[in-house]
Amino acid sequence: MSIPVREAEYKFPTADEMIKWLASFGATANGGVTRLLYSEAWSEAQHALKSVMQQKGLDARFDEVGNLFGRLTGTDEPESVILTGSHIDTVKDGGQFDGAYGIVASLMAMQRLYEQYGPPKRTIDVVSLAEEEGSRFPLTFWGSGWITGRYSLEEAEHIYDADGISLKAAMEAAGFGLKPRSIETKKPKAFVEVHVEQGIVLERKKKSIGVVSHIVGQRRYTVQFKGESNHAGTTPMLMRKDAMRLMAEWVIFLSDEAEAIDESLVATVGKVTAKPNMPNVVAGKVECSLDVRHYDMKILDQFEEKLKEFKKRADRRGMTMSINQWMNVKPVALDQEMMKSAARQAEHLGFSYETLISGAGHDSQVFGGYCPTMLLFVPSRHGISHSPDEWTEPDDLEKGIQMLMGELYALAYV
Ligand code: HGY
Ligand code: MN
Ligand code: MN
Repeated sequence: MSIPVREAEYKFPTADEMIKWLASFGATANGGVTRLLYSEAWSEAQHALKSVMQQKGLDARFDEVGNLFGRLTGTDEPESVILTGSHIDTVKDGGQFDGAYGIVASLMAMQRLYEQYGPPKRTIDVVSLAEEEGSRFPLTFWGSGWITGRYSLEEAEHIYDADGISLKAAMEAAGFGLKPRSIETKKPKAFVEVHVEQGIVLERKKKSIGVVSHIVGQRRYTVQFKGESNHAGTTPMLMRKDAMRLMAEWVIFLSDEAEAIDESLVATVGKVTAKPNMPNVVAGKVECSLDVRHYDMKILDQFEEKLKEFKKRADRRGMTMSINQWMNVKPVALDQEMMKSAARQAEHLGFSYETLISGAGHDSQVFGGYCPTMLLFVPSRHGISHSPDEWTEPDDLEKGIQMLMGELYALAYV
């Protein structure tokens, strides 16, 4: 598939203009962005970013699965790599900043450092990670998981999107996944990510910068309820095996349990499909998603046990319920020394900051178990994210870039 790279004004004076440009790839009618892994919008964005990297004089290259790297080679220790960036994919009808800001901030921080101090001693790689969200395929962190060795190409054969297209087929159609992992990928010295908070803590506390200490563990499931399709008009309520009703009872049950177990436990049913999905037919089958998060594995385990208890209610009604867990990412504590460095940096720059736990998942939680990792937040207006209404003030975007410059300078120039 040849990608028509759009000519665009690449000399972006401000982050918000570059973010607006990037949001044009996959723009939706209501001001959101949909850029699913290996879709046309995803390919256009990655290839356009590659052109921007080349325009800025970086050595730009894709890896085997479509992670895009822009390299500024170090003069003294070229083998020592500081990796910085975020993910290019989005949720459906998501915001302009989630992921994209981290890529833009890394490019701008690197460019400014080069203009002010010349080439670094150690190599800086800006990375536009292929996929983090799990929006198209039942798999998350495909980009960072590839870099850290969590995934292999073989796994891509058995993972399908809603249209029955395999991750492997989609990857190859986009021109990737055609050769095995190159052995030369060396572990980076550190990974630094800047991201919009996607929560309301910084806004509430009137702080400019978030220094993340932990990222919550995250489990995702596909749950199926099977009953019996039947006529909506002639089937008495007591004779039904209504999968929709059973799912609805389960959502109330799990929400009440989550609230009872711990105030930081979150459980979300965001996606539902019913069969035959007709207004005058009792649903015989319902499939839904479940996303569960907490910073303590024991709480996640406790909640999972509760979920299984509900199955007895299905059995009593002669119905079946199956719970398939397809994602299980552990909570991760980020590098303490790097957190201290970020706090010093914020104080040096005169930025107010808050240390906090991230309720959103990030590539940093994959890198966090692989190399020293730092995750910095800038405020999200009203805490809104995964929505076209996602917004961060240009001043706050700028502060995040200045923080990143300071951290990259300390890691690559000193
Ligand atoms: O779902 C999340 O927490 C992240 O935005 N992928
Ligand atoms: Mn994100
Ligand atoms: Mn997201």
